[in-house]
Amino acid sequence: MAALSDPLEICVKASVTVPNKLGDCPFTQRVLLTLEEKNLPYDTKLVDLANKPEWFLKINPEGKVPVIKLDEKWIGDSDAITQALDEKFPEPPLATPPEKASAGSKIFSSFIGFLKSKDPNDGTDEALLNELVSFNDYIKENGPLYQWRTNFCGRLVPWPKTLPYGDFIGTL
Ligand SMILES: N[C@@H](CCC(=O)N[C@@H](CS)C(=O)NCC(=O)O)C(=O)O
Repeated sequence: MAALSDPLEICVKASVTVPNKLGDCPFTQRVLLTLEEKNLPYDTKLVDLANKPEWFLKINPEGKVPVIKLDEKWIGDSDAITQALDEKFPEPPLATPPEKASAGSKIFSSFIGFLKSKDPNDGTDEALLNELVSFNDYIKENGPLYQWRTNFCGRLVPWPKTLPYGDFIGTL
């Protein structure tokens, strides 16, 4: 796996309300979560999107964040960035392992089946219950996957167990 001596540089949205704080950009948060998950050091450069500085527009004429510097090149778009990070730093991989990909995947459809059902004996309630029980068993064996934290707005947010509860939780 590639190792890093210097922190990666990443341009992120600055808060519009709190000076020198991270803003509420989900694309940026996605990339920061990826960096945290892969335990990669990074330096954030806060960008005021209402008043974009010249240096930022030179890096990314499109004027969007996040943008990250990888191998001396600036890359934009959270899809492209997370993919590039996963290729360059494969551990831990971002993709869900195939044997775990189906966990809970039928809960929504069985819930809809249950909601739409007009026949109390058509088994849709049992199908939903089975899905919930098997997901519950999965979490018992593999979890806890998330802990609940209160952010600065007082909202409860799920937070991956493996990640540190850093400054940027306040922006979620
Ligand atoms: N498809 C891009 C979307 C990035 C995006 O739209 N970022 C917003 C901030 S959340 C932005 O930079 N908007 C430019 C602006 O507000 O001028 C990605 O996935 O990174």
